[in-house]
Amino acid sequence: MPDTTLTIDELTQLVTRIFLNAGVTPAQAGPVAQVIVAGERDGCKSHGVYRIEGCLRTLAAGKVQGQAQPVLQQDEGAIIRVDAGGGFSPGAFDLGAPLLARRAQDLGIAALVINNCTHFSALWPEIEALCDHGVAALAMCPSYSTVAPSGGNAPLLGTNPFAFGWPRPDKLPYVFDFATSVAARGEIELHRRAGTPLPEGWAIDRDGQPTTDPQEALDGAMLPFGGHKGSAISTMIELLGGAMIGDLTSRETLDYLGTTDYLPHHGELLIALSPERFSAGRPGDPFARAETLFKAISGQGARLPSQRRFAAREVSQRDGITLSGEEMARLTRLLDD
Ligand code: NDP
Ligand code: PYC
Repeated sequence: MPDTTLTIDELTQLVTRIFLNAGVTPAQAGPVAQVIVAGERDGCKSHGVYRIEGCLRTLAAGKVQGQAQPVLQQDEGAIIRVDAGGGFSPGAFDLGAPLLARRAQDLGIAALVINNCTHFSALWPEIEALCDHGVAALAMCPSYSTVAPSGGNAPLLGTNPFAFGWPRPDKLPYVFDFATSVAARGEIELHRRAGTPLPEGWAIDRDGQPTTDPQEALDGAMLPFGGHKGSAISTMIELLGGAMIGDLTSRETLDYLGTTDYLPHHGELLIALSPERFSAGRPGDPFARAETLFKAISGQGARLPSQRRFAAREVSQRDGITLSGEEMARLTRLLDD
């Protein structure tokens, strides 16, 4: 099949149809397709269309519930909870996010706990959605044991993503979003598929020896970013986004699934903060001060995180999204299955 260029809408419809054909409810299929297409649109291949097969495998194994209806549990407090009912996380996030932002504006700070979900996507779509409401936000979730703690030699922690966003009036927000492993597991899988070696320092093999072979890395363990520092942040995510919210840690997720062939089932923690409320009564406008800082960073020739992504988005919005012949053939096969 030749390379094919689709508009963002065309690709979203195609991916949505794949999920509807697989028996997923429209309420879940739409938000799931949106985060997958957002990954392709923004040049984040590790969480783009390649993820669809993993979603379908997980559905077929009964490890994610395509018919689940997320339920919002709320009182007047700062903690909002959505039980995803074993379904995918994007629909559950969409249900809780507006209330999270409102509560943060009212109270200064609020948290959204999503329990009992399959979370397979990048975190930045959620962070951007919260920044659109004018709040700063943090998001984190465990994954499954694929990363050795710093100084250790076997998988225990997850690739545990961590993201932050700061709203910028009349501009796209400041957002960073990264795996707490040196690279996301999706990157290792893409290297395996392409037959290319990994950069050094990403992984160790089953015997705890450094490896650049993607298959040995998948069979062995990935490494945390920044040595003991990344290891500690990843451990914090196990505690806050697992144990504290009454959901699975990465080790418990792997025990539940028995394999990394399926997408991870666990919970997620999001925290939203109102810059206006935190700075009330103090000198200076927090948004203006943030702009001064961003300008100073750029002024040194450094780039802001998400700048590459936003540039890729602009190209996709203008020219469409080009998928390789192999990717299109896979999508067509998945649609017909
Ligand atoms: P990257 O290392 O590619 O990027 C991490 C962040 O750093 C991005 O915000 C990126 O912005 C920014 N960045 C990269 N290079 C620079 C630079 N030179 N200067 C300034 N900023 C820079 O991400 P990862 O591979 O660690 O993670 C990829 C994705 O995987 C994340 O979106 C994460 O949420 C997702 N993930 C999801 C998991 C899950 O369980 N759901 C598990 C693990 C990962 P930019 O994009 O513009 O380059
Ligand atoms: O890329 O590490 C990863 C990942 C795990 C779950 C979703 N993405």
